[in-house]
Amino acid sequence: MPDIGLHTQYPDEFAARYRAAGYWTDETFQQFLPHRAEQFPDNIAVIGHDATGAKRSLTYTELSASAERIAGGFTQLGIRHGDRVVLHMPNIIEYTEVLFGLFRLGALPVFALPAHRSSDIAHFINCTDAAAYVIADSHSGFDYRDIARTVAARSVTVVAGDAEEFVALTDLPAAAPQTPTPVDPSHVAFLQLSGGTTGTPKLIPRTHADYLYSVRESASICGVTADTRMLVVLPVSHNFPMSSPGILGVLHAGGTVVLAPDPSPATAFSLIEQHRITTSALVPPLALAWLSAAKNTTCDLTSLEILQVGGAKFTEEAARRIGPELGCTLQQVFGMAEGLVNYTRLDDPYDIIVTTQGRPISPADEIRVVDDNDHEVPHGEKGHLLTRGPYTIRGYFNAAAHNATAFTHDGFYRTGDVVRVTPDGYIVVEGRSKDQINRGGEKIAPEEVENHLIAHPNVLDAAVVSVPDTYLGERTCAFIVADGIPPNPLVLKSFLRSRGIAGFKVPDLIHFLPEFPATGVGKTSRSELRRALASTWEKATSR
Ligand code: AMP
Ligand code: DBH
Repeated sequence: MPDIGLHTQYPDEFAARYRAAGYWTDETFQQFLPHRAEQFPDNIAVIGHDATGAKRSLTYTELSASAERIAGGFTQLGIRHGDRVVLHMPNIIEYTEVLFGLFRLGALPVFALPAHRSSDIAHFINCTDAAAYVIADSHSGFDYRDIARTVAARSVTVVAGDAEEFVALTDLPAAAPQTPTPVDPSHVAFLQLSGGTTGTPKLIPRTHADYLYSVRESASICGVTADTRMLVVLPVSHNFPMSSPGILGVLHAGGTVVLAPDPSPATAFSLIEQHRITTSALVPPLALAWLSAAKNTTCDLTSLEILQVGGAKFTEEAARRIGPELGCTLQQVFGMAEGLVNYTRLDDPYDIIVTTQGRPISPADEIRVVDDNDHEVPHGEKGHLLTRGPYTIRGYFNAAAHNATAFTHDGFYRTGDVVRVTPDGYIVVEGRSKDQINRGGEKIAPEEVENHLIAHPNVLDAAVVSVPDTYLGERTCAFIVADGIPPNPLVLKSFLRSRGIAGFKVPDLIHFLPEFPATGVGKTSRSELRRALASTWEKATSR
C-alpha cells in the first residue's frame, strides 16, 4: 500500500503557524457540498451536458443528493475511505457528481486529463494503487472503455454513459444513507498531476486545508459571488479551472458553473450569450482564438466581466487586445498544481495587468529568486523562482529521490521558472530552467517522450526539444538518430499513439540527424543536448 505521503507533509512548526493565522481551517471537501447545499439550496450549481449528450442542470440540493448516492454506490462496490480513484472524464455533469461523491466518501480522486491515454492511466493506477477508474464511455471520437480494457484489470471501472461490460454510473448499487467516516483536514484530499520533467509524471498530494485556503482566497481575489456564472472551457481536472478560482471557487460561493462540451469559440460564445456568463479561464492559444473569433461573432458577449489567462506566458501584445476587443477585464494567472498561484488583481493599474503575471495569493507565500548556486539575486534581476507557503507542497507523492532535488533542504519548491520581481512585487515570467515544454499550457516532459521513441526498433537515440510557435508559444520537435533505415515520421507518430501516450505529447515535428552534436567535453547531459539542438533549429529556421 503506498500509504506514504497521504498524511500531513508540512513540518509541525509551519502547520501551527498556518493554522494560527487562520489560513488553514477545519473545513474539508467532505463537508464542502452539504454545507453549500444548506446555504444555497435552490441556486443552480452546474449546467452542462451529460455523457449521453443530454443537457442538464443541477441545483446545489440536487448535486449534493447525487454525490450522496454515488458515495453510497461506491461504498457498495468496495471503495473505501482513503482509497485512490482515477477520475478520467471530460467536462460533463457527471464529473461534478462523481468528484463530490468521492469527497463524501473520503476517497481520493486522481485527476487525469481527457487527453491522457493508456500509458498515462496505467501509471496513475499503478503508482497510486487505485481501487477504481471512472470514465465517460466516449468523448471527441475516443472510446475510453478501451483504456479500461487494457489497463484497469486490478480496479473496478465505472462508466458514465454506455458501460458495456463495466459498471454503469446510473446502476451503482443503492445503499442506505450513512454518515461517512470523517476526514482530517490536514490529510491529502486528492492527487493532482504535475506536467513533470522526468520519465514518469509525478503526482501532487494536496491536503484539504491547504487547497481550500487557496480556493477561498482565489474566490475573494477574483470577486466570485453567488452571482458568478463561470464558463469552463479547459478540462476541469486541470488545476487552473479546478481551483484558480475554478469550479471549486465558484461552488464555494454559491455561483453557477457552466461546462462547455468543447473548447471552440463558437460553442463558448453561444454559451456566454445564453447563460450570461461573467467569467472564464483560458490558456493563451485559446485566448488568441477568442480574439480572432470575436471579430465576426453575432453573439452577445457583454455579460463577460473577467477573462483569466494563464498556464503559459501571455504576450503583452495579446494581453493589450483583451479589454478593447472582448470588452472585459484581463486577469493574468501564473500558477502551478504544486501550489503557488499569482494573480494580477482586478483593480491593478492597466500596465501591471498587461505586463506581469501577477503576485502571490497569500502574504505567507515566500518567494526567492536565486542564481544557479541558490544565492538570492539582487531584487529585480532574473533568477530561478523558489517558493514555500501555506498551499505549496513539500514533496511529490511517493517520490523520495525526485523530491531530494525538486525541493531545497528547507522545503522550497524549485518551480523551474525563471522570473524577475518588479518593485511592486509582481512576478514576470522570463523563461524556464526545467526540462519541460509548455505547449500552449500543456506541459510535456521530454524524457518521457524520448523513452517512448527509443522503444522503436529503428530509433537509436532521441531528443525532444521545444521550438517556437506563434500560436502555441512552443511546439515539440523530436530529433532522431536512426538505427538502420529511418522510420517514416507518420509511422513514428502512430507508434507513439499505439503506446498509449496523450496526443499532446506526440511530437509536432520529427527531424532525423546522422548523429547528435557533441555538447562539451566528457559526459553529454541530456538537457545540454536539448538546448544545443533547439538553438541549431532556431538558427536554421531564422535564416
Ligand atoms: P504544473 O507544475 O504542471 O502545474 O505547471 C505549472 C507551470 O506552468 C509553471 O511552473 C509555469 O512554468 C507554467 N505557467 C503557468 N502559468 C503561467 C503563466 N501565466 N505564464 C508563464 N508560465 C506559466
Ligand atoms: O499551468 C498551471 O498549472 C496553472 C496555471 C494557472 C495552474 O496550476 C493554476 C493556475 O492553478
